[in-house]
Amino acid sequence: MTFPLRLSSEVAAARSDGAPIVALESTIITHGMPFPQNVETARLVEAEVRAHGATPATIAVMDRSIRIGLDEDELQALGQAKGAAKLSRADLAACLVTGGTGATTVAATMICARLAGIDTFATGGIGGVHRGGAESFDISADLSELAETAVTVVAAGAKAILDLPKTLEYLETRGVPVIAYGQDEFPAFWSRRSGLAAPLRMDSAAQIAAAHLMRGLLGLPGGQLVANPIPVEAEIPREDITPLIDTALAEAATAGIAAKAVTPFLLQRIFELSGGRSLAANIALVLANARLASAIAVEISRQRAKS
Ligand code: PSU
Ligand code: MN
Repeated sequence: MTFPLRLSSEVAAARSDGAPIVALESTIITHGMPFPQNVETARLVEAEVRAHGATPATIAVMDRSIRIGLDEDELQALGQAKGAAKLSRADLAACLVTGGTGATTVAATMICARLAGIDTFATGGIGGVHRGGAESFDISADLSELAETAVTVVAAGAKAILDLPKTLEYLETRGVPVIAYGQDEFPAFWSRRSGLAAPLRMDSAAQIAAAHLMRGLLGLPGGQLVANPIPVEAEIPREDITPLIDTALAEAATAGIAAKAVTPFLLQRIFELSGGRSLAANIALVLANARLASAIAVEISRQRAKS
């Protein structure tokens, strides 16, 4: 068996120069946003990373290999693929062996980024403990991945469709640093505030990069979650989004939606119920996360070169 990793030429060149690279996930493209906004957003996010001094590496499984960096045609194909699989840690090897197109979740993207030697990853929101998780046991594999794989993940917190206090408890139990960027509160994806204090706070990319490198020095496995609040002008206040979330959750329960289908179902319904406002916010926060992740990746490269 050959190792099933394929770097685009752009990513391979950045790697051999020790230049900063930012990993990007693909489930947000196939299961998180409708076409064509999904492809447009993926393109904008890549441009944002380049504009901030790093090389973007969108990750997916295609043709029996893990692809690190997709070209324009591949991004288009993925954005319109019918029946692309949603790959988490459990699904990665099976998809590579059986063939087919697979989009990587936060968990699977972290694994692939690590294999490619990429330290920093930008996404929208991470998965978490679902509401009713004590009964359903629905806890995203993203959380355990953060405890195991040494990648710094920049997200806008976790969505209020989840049980945020339990999500934070789980991360604390597994020893994952949760760092709010520039504020004391843990952000709630569409909203800057969740009413919950973040366990840690940092105000600069340099400090977050130094903490990433320090964890490596200490031999600690696992990554860091950087929770970057959505830009003020794009925010949907909590009182506006809460009733839509409640409606979507009630519909999911009535329809018996379970397992992998839960997150995509809720995102799609909130998009419809908000008249598209949730999507505009989602795009703005992913772009903001791409900027911060680029700054962190640049700092990690710089600090590593100095040491
Ligand atoms: N959050 C978003 N958009 C997304 C997802 C999360 O704002 O598209 C995707 C990510 O890929 C994440 C996954 O890893 O959903 C979590 O799915 P689950 O809850 O089934 O673990
Ligand atoms: Mn789940």
